[in-house]
Amino acid sequence: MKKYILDEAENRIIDNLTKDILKEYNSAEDEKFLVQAGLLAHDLPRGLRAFLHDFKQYEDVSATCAISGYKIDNERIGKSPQHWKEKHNYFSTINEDIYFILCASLIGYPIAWSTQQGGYIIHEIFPIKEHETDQLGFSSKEHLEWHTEDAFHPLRGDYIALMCIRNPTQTPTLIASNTEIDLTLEEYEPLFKPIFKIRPDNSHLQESSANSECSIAKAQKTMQELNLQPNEIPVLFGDPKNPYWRIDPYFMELPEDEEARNALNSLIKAINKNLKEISLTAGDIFFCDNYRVVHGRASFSANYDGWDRWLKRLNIVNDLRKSRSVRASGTSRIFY
Ligand SMILES: O=C(O)CCC(=O)C(=O)O
Ligand SMILES: [Fe+2]
Repeated sequence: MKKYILDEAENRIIDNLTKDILKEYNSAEDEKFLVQAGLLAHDLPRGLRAFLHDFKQYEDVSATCAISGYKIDNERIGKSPQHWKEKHNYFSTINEDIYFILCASLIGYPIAWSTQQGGYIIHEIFPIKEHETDQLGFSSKEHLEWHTEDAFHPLRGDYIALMCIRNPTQTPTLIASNTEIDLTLEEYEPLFKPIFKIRPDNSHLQESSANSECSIAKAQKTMQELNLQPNEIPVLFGDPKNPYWRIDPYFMELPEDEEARNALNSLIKAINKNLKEISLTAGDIFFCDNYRVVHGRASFSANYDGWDRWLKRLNIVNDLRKSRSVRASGTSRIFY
C-alpha cells in the first residue's frame, strides 16, 4: 500500500490552515464549508496533494493508500462520546474533522445518508455496548464481516476513508483488493450476470434523526423497500479484463442459478484467502477504493470507558450529479 508520511513542517501548515478555517466555520458539517473544501484543500502541503492526486488518477496502481504522521493531541480531544447522537455538542475533534474533509475533498465529494448516523457527513466508529454483537461499525465482540460499503445502493461511495483518532487495542481493519485476485478466470464469469441481490445493512435501517432540512421518511421507505425487494445486480462490472466489484456476502442470498452460486462462493473463498490486516494508529487516514476493495474489522474487547478504539469514516463520491434527485439542492451533500 502507498503511504505518505507528514513531517513537522507539513503538520504546521495543516495546523495553521485548520485554525484559519475555524475562524470562518465552526463545524466540518457546515454545508458552506463543504462547498468550499475543495478550494481550501489547495492550501494543504503540495506533497500530500500530489500523493492523493496520483492515488485518484492511477486507480490500477493502488486501490488503497494511507497518510500518516498527523499529530493527534489525545489530551485536547479527551474521551470519546458514548454515542454518535451526542455529536451535536461534541467539538473536541473539530481540527481533525476539518483536516479529514480537506484530504477527502482532494479525491471527491464527501456525502451523507439521511438514514445513517443522523445524516451527518462524518461518521463516528466506536464500540457501543448495545451493539456489541451486531453487524455494525459499533460492534466489538463480533467480527465486522468484510464488505463493499453500501454495496446494496447504486449511489454508494466511490471511496471510503477512515481516520483513526485512537486504537489502543491495535484492532486491525481487514482489507482485500481486486488487484490481488484474477477476476478474468472463467469461473467468475457468471458474476457479471445481473441476478445477485444485496440487502441494505442494518446501519441504514436503524432509527436516524437527520440534521437535514428534508424529511427522511421517503429515504427510510426506500431503504425498507430495498430490504424487502433488493435490486438485481451483477457482482462484477466495468471492464471485463479488469472488473470492479460490489459484494457484501452477509447481506446477500445465494442465487438459485448453480453456476452463479458456485462463482460467488469461489470469489468469497478467494477474498478470504487474500484478506490482509492493517492496524491504524492515531492520526492515520486510510483511503480505499470502494469499487476495488472490500473491508471489515476484527473483533476486539471494549471497555466503554471513553478510551476505546475510535475512528471516523467518510463516504466519498466522484460525481454529485448522479444523486441530484435525492439531494435537496445542488450544494447539499445529504442523500434523502
Ligand atoms: O472499524 C473499521 O476498521 C471498519 C469499519 C467499517 O467497515 C464500517 O463501519 O463500515
Ligand atoms: Fe464499512
